[in-house]
Amino acid sequence: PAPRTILLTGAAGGLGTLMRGLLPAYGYELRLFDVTPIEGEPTAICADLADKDALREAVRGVDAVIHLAGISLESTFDKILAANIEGTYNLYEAARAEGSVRIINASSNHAVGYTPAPLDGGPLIPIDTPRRPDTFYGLSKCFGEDLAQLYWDKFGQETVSVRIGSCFMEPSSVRMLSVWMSPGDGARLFHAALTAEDVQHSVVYGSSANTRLWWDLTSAKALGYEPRDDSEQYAEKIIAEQGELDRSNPAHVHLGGPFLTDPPIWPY
Ligand code: NAI
Ligand code: 15L
Repeated sequence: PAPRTILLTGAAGGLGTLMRGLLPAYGYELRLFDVTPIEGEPTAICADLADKDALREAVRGVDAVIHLAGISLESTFDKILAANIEGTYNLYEAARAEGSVRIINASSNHAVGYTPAPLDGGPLIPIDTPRRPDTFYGLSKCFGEDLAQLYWDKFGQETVSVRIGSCFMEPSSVRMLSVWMSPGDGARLFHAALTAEDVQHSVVYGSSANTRLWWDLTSAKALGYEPRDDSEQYAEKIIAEQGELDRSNPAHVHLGGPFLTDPPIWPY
């Protein structure tokens, strides 16, 4: 049967807030979880991923999990370790104990951030390109993907790991013209990941059908994802303001962009 009740971790965050707005239209009922309280949502579970009992209770009875909670930028190794590595492990253990529901896991382009961008018409970056994390943050996303593979191989627990590009209302840099995922396409991709059959552990890039796309969306489309948006409508304005990509700047010519040289630090 199609999944209906979904646990949304990280529901207070930027992407969580966008998905709270968009996913109910697909018929999902969302159970919200975040360490940050959410105004106007008295039933949201306000707990840390370190709280194993709260996670067990949160997962109990849902049909699937969309796991967005965690540190979403670079930070100290200790903080990344607690929130993203131990926190994701705690979620997987809770899900395994509660019937192994499918997890849609927010991975990131920063798991492969040091990969050179195909700027001059080179082939799109395949999904099985070697991992090249650009930060401790990206390294934690590599861990999440490997954890998902282990839980599939060992326990038959399904995951779709989505290497999200930049999911915001609009792209705000020349790099984002290549890696942007519109919120609408984000919801379409999560819906496809929730409803596709037999996903085992699938790894997919998450972005819109951008004219300047850097990576291969084949594995995402195999789930039934049909992106509708393209960042190109923003290109002229952004390039007029910021100029073309500078080939001598490492932050312009690798997938991970500014995370290579000047990573945004959490909390900020
Ligand atoms: P965000 O920083 O706005 O939201 C993350 C949420 O997780 C926050 O509400 C925070 O309170 C919560 N959180 C952090 N540590 C927690 C803990 N220990 N226990 C419980 N809750 C905790 O980040 P955003 O942009 O919404 O991203 C969501 C997820 O998607 C993150 O995992 C991020 O790494 C991933 N992602 C997002 C991208 C984007 O473009 N927005 C791109 C690539 C990956
Ligand atoms: C990410 O992984 C971050 O969570 C998000 O805030 C953006 O910085 C995004 O990558 C990006 O690469 O633009």
